Amino acid sequence: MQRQKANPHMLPNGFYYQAKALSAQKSLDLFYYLRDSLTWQQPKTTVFGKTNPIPRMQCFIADADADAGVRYGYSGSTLNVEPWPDVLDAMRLRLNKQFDVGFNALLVNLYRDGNDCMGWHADDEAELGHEPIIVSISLGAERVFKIKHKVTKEVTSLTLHSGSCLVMNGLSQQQYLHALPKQTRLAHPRINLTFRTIFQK
Ligand SMILES: O=C(O)CCC(=O)C(=O)O
Repeated sequence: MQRQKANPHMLPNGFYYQAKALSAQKSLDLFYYLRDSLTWQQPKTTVFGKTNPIPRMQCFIADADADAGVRYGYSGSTLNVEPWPDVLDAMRLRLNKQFDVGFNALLVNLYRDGNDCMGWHADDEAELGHEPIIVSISLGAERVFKIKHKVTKEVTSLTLHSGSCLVMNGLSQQQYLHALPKQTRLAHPRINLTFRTIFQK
């Protein structure tokens, strides 16, 4: 398997990175506000017959009127749907304008320290549509994000800074997997916001 250290401007097709989308102070203020005010859940997932809590906390926020079609879950469990806090609704409206989309859902991940992580996956659920656009905002500790081509297995690494914005669109979910690996020596927490559009089934 080939490995490549990415320059943010040389990411695979469909991945775009902006290091300073939010100021350092705003990112920190938002991190603490969300950490202390969101209703966090830790769903369980069953893999090869073994059920365990996922290695991070989550909050799923979505439009109330889209609720019937907006579901997000893991094998066996579905996350409760929470209403939009004003600050995230305002951010969603700004992003809708900037990217000319209609985000109706937001998955928030809280990585309590470097032991929390997310394994290889693609956001390719049918309800996200054929070529989804997902906007991912990072707050708090810097973490390494990995992108792997599904066929060549080539891996690209990118450090996600606090206040950064990573956009995944086009064929990014069809051609690549992504992951946020453990960094066991890291003691600091991070919050990640992924804005999505979920289509009614
Ligand atoms: O925390 C991250 O940056 C990764 C989030 C992610 O992969 C996802 O929500 O699908």
